[in-house]
Amino acid sequence: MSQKKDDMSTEAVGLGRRRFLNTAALTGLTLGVAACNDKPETAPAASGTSAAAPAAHASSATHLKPGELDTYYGIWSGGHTGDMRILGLPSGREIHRIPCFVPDALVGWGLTNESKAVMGTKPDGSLRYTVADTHHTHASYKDGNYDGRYAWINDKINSRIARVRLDYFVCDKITELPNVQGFHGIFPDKADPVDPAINYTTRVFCGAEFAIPLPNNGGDINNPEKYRSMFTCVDAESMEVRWQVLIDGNCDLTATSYDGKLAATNQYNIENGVHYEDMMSSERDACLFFNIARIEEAVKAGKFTTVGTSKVPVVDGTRDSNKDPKTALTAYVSVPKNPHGVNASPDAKYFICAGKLSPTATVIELSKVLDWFDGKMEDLDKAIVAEVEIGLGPLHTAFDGRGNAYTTLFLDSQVVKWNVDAAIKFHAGDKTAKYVVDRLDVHYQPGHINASQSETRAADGKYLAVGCKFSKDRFLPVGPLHPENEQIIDISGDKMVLLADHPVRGEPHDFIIFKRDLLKPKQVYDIDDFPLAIKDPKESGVTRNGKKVTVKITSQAPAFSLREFTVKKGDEVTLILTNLDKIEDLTHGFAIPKYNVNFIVNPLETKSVTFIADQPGVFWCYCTHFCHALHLEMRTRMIVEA
Ligand code: RUQ
Ligand code: CUA
Ligand code: CA
Repeated sequence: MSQKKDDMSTEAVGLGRRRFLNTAALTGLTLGVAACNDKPETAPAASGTSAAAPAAHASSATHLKPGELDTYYGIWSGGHTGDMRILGLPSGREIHRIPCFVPDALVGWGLTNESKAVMGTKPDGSLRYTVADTHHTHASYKDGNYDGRYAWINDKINSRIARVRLDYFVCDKITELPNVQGFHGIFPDKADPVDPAINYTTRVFCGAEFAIPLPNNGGDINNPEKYRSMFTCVDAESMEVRWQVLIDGNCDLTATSYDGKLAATNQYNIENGVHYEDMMSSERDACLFFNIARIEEAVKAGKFTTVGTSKVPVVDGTRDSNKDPKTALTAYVSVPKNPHGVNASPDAKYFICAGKLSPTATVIELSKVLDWFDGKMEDLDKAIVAEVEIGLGPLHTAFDGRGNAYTTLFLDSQVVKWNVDAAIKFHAGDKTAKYVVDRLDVHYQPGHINASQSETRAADGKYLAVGCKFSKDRFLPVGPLHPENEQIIDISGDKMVLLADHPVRGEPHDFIIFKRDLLKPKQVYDIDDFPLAIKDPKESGVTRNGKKVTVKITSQAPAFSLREFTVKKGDEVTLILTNLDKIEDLTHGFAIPKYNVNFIVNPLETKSVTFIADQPGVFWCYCTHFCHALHLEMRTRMIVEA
């Protein structure tokens, strides 16, 4: 799909040949995907329109010398591996994976009692879910920048939101949203809409993509016109669901304003279609805005209903009920058909919706949306200050803090750099305004994009990462399953410069990149964080209460506090292990053969497992995590008497 494009100015105005996909949308998408099976494009990095050779400083930036540390953290969603990943940037090295929604063998996530309590269990104690699909991750704010407290991530399959503590890099809470399916877009607020003293995150907004019968308990199955989708607010601290908004159409991605007053979701299915051809029947869809202060007033005033067995207040955000701007809770700004992505510019002025099926980006001015709510502007669509052609299949947008936006073009396999002010001038009638600044080929079919600090007021325009959905020929072949290709681009100059390819295991979606000094990670736990902590090895031992047996053990390299312990066949054993080593990087493991037990304990961490001792015999419990020259000798004997 890539072709030589020399003249940017012609490009800016001359997309005529490939005008609106509109009716050809489906064909366009099909072509785009088919292109992934085309013969490999031959010239790799230099085939982009930014053909300039990487600047020396730039190309070396991704190759850190041994011992050198990265300058940025990246938080990546893992996709249907259900995890969150931590990368160092600009090197692109993966440093850590944080299990959230699905079990993880390394740390024993989903096996220990503590992780099961976070993940949620059925009455029989087994995990409620073992699959997940994480798409979007965003972190908590203060003063318009990250404050290093939390990150949140969604699970689209089971409509769950997980919170990760950014001091220990662990998932500490998971909440399942009621009344929705296909929870996709997620974004924390950046301030309170009313109280200026609360200039930090206290809410997280969650958009549901699929419409379902409400309540979804077997009724209205054959009445798709009754299916509805909701927008949900979760409390950032308690992780309880605060309220939901019943809407027309669906939610895709989510964005929030810096003043806390507005949240929005792009909608590709205002048609409420059940089949995809129905979802494309309308020429324009919407970017749906939520007036947070008014929604919370309505909840306070008792103007809500509830659905089924859920007690969560549901307010009415449908079109018909929100026609009067002065009382409206919601506002549906129209955007070209089937948009994707909605991103807040770091100057706090605009939300930008990418066109997906339309080759355009739509720039919506937030102060004008507020004017509409205040009754000062009659035509809501006047909030659209630009709608300009940028290329085929626009999906997501990042920013450099210098007025430029960077949008992924899925079908063109490109990133387009465009100037927001110039686009606004062009839209206002100045046809000499050259808003397209640069284009760069990426490899291949990019989805998400983000720049360093892009989602904050401190966007610094240094690095751009692009999540390419297809890697085709970019890595050594490893059978049918290809990795994805995360590409790093230098955006510090006028031209984008491709710096590096990184294979990633499927299937990262969204990510954020921010300066490393915004986080203050702790590398040793506080022993008091754990109610079951065994603070003195002398407390170790076996206590019995009928058939329930508690085994307390501590670890200090290279030994466990008990050389052996004895239980009886049929006992319900709860084994508690505290790692009393307080040295950084001194982690131990604890495995019990034939009992399907293995987990790790980090410095001063306590974990527990519960199992039935159903097989008599001798079982050598051993340390699985290399900790000491005598690591192999670090064992204890579990004796199960017949
Ligand atoms: S969506 S490729 Cu799940 Cu993030 Cu846009
Ligand atoms: Cu303890 Cu290896
Ligand atoms: Ca549509």
